[in-house]
Amino acid sequence: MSLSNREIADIFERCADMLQIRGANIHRVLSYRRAAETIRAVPRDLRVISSEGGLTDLSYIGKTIAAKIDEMLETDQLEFYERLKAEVPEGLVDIMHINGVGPKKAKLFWDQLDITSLAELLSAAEAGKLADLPGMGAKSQQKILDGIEALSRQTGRASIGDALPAAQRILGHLLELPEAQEGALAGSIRRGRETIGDVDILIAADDSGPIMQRFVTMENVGRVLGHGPTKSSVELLSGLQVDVRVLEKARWGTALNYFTGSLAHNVKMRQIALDRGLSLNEHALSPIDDSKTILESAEKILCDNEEKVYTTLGLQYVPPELREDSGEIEAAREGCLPRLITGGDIVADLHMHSTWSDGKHSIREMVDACIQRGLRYIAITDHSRSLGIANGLSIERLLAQAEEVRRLNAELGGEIQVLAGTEMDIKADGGMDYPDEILAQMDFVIASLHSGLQQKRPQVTERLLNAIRNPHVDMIGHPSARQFPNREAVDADWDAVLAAAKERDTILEINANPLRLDLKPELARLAKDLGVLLAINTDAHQIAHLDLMDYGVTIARRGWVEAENVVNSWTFERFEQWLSARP
Ligand code: DGT
Ligand code: CA
Ligand code: CA
Ligand code: ZN
Repeated sequence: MSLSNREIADIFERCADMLQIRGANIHRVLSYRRAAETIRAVPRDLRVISSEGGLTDLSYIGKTIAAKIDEMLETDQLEFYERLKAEVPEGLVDIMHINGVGPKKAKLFWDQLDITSLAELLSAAEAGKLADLPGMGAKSQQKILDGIEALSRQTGRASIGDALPAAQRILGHLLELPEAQEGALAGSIRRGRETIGDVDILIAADDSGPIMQRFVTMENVGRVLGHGPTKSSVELLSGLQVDVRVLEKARWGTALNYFTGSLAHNVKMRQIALDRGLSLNEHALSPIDDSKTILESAEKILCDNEEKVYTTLGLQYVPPELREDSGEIEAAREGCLPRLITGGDIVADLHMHSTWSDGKHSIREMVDACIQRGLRYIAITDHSRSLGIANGLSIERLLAQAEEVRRLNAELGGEIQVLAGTEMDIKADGGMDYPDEILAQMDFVIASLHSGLQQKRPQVTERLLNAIRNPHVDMIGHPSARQFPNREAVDADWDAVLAAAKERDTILEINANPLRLDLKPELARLAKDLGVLLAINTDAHQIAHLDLMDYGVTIARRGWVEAENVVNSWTFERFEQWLSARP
């Protein structure tokens, strides 16, 4: 057994953690952390790169780190790491990963209470022993208990933003083979879930040999978990697990339906089939007798497409994003499924940044990129003054920027409409970051939470309501402020927030960045049901982010959202009218 890229990255990451607990120079700590990040992103086996002498061409990998990689490739271990482990108990690294606990606290628990593992920390906290430590208290002790629980809930699922590009590349790679007649992603990634346990890929082919062969020998495979004629599984160097199944084209519809799931949706489908005297599985719909035994003499119904599975059962076709057994089967039976929004419906993007705050590209560059992507109107919405780390705009700079946007807009002569906007901070005390008379001069005002995210429910709710009730605020950006993988959503009274947004006709954003996906689907659905307006925006900080819109569309679809509910699917004339009718 030799070390994979992922294992090598993990070792560097742990070295960084242990160095930090030991109080090492931060640059030294960072050099290991960055090396780990680089290695996680490398799509090729380090062994191959090393044999070509290319390790030091990778970013953040100098001679020292490269030598350590070679050592691990040759000996399966790292002397430096073994020495660190002798000095710093490994369990402290787990403790450091609790939300709100850093290297200093980990060291404090170790020094004062001799705690060297999560289990020991948990029992100390439960016994109330942490509260008396210097700088701690009952509150921080409770936070640690919450943090340990949150950590144990982390499941090792990949975010869709990481999994989808990788999955699509593999699918494309397999579809290049002449044997592949058809292919698709299935499972949770096809349903558009925000996190993915493993990637499921289906290929229709008569001869599966060459397909499986290519799959298990791809360059980015870390480990082969299984290699058979109908199913193979691998773990990629990134740690992501991928299953490929090969089946006959004649059974494509039942197989795709079965392996797309969800399990709960499948269970209901099978029940409906039974009610109609049919047994449904991945191979076919088979007639059964009264004792539910398959009639071998009767002809099976093969489905080479998914629509046929649904129509045979008397159902409307259910889009994959809805297949969670949350009312879609009942709606399909009544023929009243929503007409879900599609990427093609989106004609605008109302949240993006430029070099004026923390974006990478100038306003002009962003505008040109939006024109290229066929957008009809956009808003430039840089950060506001209290967000110092994001180079937020002072009032003077905000007004200067608005002037520049309007000049540019006039120059463009209607090729695209560019609105002068802002993404204004909702301050920790609930105040708005710009005074009303300034906001009144802007075309489009977003208000967002960026700080005070740990506050209690009444405070957070009040801040959101303050923003919604401000007559100049048009939209709440990324309302729950969650970020994958570990920043949880704020705690707010969402019923109250949605009701206020409805009353004030304030837009709630579905932020399309795969790190955010916020509103989440469940809240988007509640918003839609209440008639709250939505907008799906990229929050682009550089041109490439403009291409992330579809992640947001998928979230909207999982929330049963239709184009009508989403303002940036409206024509500019309609949107402008809506804006001008606001106070
Ligand atoms: P994941 O991977 O945890 O994000 O979620 P899924 O939904 O992709 O689950 P996975 O990969 O275990 O299985 C893919 C699909 O295959 C699942 O959505 C439904 C179907 N499936 C898996 N196991 C069973 C089973 O035992 N019975 C039925 N009816 N379907 C199954
Ligand atoms: Ca899966
Ligand atoms: Ca699977
Ligand atoms: Zn923001």
